[in-house]
Formats: sequence, C-alpha cells, structure tokens
Amino acid sequence: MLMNTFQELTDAVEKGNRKEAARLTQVLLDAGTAPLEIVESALVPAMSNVGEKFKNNQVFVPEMLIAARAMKEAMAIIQPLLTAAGIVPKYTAVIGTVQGDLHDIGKNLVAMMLKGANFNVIDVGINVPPEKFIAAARENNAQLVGLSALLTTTMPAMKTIVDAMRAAGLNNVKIMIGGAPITQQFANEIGADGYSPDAASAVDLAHKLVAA
Ligand code: B1M
Repeated sequence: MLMNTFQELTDAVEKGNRKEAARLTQVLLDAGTAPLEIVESALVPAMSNVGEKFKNNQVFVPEMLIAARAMKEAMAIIQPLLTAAGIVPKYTAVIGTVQGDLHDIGKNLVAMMLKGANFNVIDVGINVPPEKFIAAARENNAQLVGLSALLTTTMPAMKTIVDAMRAAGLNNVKIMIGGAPITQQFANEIGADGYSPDAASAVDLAHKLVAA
C-alpha cells in the first residue's frame, strides 16, 4: 500500500500538483516513513523524470517550474524533520547571475533542480559581483559555484569571476556556467570546470564535478 503512495507522490510532483504532493508527503510521514526515504524514493525520482523529459523536449519550462514548486511544497514539510535529525545535504552550491545581468528565470530553474537533487543551494541573486560569489563560497564551504549569464555583454563577467576565484585561492571550488549564449568552447576558454545547456543537465554536471 505504501509503495503505491510513493508512486503517487512521484506522479503528483511530476504533474506539479502541489496540494496532492503535500498531502501524500504527510500520509507517508504519518505512516512512519523516514523523511530522507521520501526525498530519495519519491521526490528526487520525480525531478529526475521531469529533467529527462525536459532534455527530450517532452515537457517545457512551465511544466518544469510547476513540478519544482510541488517539490518545494513537499520539501517544506520534510526539511525541518531532516534538520532536526541532523541530516544535511552532502554538497553546497552557490549560484547567481553575473554582474550586469538581471535575467534570473534560468538560474532559478537550475537552483530548484539542484535543491531537488538534495544540494544545499545558496542563491546569491542577480547582478552579482565577483567578491559576493567569493564571500558566499567561503562562508558556506561550497564545493560548487554556478554562474548564469544571458547577455553576450555579460559573458566576460564570467571570466572575471573565474579569475577572481582562482586568485582568491578557491582552487578546490568547481565552477559551472550556463545561460543561452554560453558554449562549452567559452567555458574552456575562460577556465570554467564545466558548462551545461539546461537545468536538468546542470544537475548531472554538478554531481560529476563535486564527485571528481
Ligand atoms: Co532579456 N534578453 N534583456 N529580458 N530576455 C534576452 C536574453 C535576449 C536574447 C532577447 C533578444 O534580443 N532576442 C537579449 C540578449 C541578446 C544578446 O545578448 N545577444 C536580451 C536583452 C538584449 C535584454 C535587455 C538588454 C533588453 C533591453 O533593456 N534593451 C535587458 C537587459 C537587462 C539586464 O540583464 N541588464 C533585458 C531584460 C529582460 C527582462 C528583465 C525583460 C526579462 C528578464 C526577467 C527575468 O529573468 N526575471 C528578459 C527576458 C525574459 C528575456 C528572454 C525573452 C527570455 C530569457 C529566459 O528567461 N528564458 C530572452 C530571449 C530568449 O532567451 N529567448 C532575453 C527562459 C530560461 C528558462 O532559459 O535563461 O536560457 P535560460 O536558462 C536555461 C539555460 O540557458 C540553462 O538552464 C536554463 C533552463 O534550461 N542555464 C544554465 C541558465 N543558467 C544556467 C546556469 C548553469 C547551467 C545552466 O549553471 C550555473
């Protein structure tokens, strides 16, 4: 019976059904299910499915956003229990849109997907100068910094940040970049550790980078 509830919760998150996601999360908790098991066996698979469908053009940005919101609703119930049990995400990522750039829809999607994959995500917002990325990475002991840029005119700010982070001695922090005008070639040119074309691939890349 509980197996069905796990599947129903996965389906509810995938479809972006927030109320149902919250209700089923509570049903599982009331039945004595460990909070982490709900995350790992129902919520993360839901976002992975959505990510795969997005990569294959079976769903688009709006579907991904509503699924991420349903995930957030379920996580709001679970997070305090995880914290109380001393369970913390294994990895921390700082993410932001570079200086001069105010676009944040893609960056927010990447942040939500990373949260869905159980990363601790510190979102430093938009128009972020290098020193703010550096301070946030230091303060939170981040393993990963994610930079987003949507304008060709703000792409050079990514190189400034990569150089500033290396100069500040943050050599162990991996740097992942993305945004519509960004390419793998550009990532290579500026010395970033990786580039990802979309939010779902960003999660795969983030896992790969922090594990390396
Ligand atoms: Co702007 N804008 N905009 N804009 N805007 C673009 C980017 C543009 C291509 C439109 C166009 O002319 N066709 C163009 C850039 C041209 C260029 O540089 N070559 C442009 C321009 C020129 C401007 C202004 C300069 C306009 C003006 O004022 N004259 C101005 C600049 C403001 C500034 O930033 N300083 C401006 C302003 C705005 C709005 C404020 C009106 C609004 C932003 C609202 C917001 O973000 N809160 C806006 C919007 C909405 C767009 C378009 C229409 C849509 C962008 C978007 O949200 N896409 C965009 C045209 C377009 O892209 N078709 C455009 C959806 C989003 C999910 O995709 O952000 O690509 P995207 O993110 C993807 C991937 O790129 C990747 O994953 C995401 C999900 O799959 N990804 C990452 C993104 N970040 C990642 C980070 C990663 C990994 C993957 O790792 C860390």
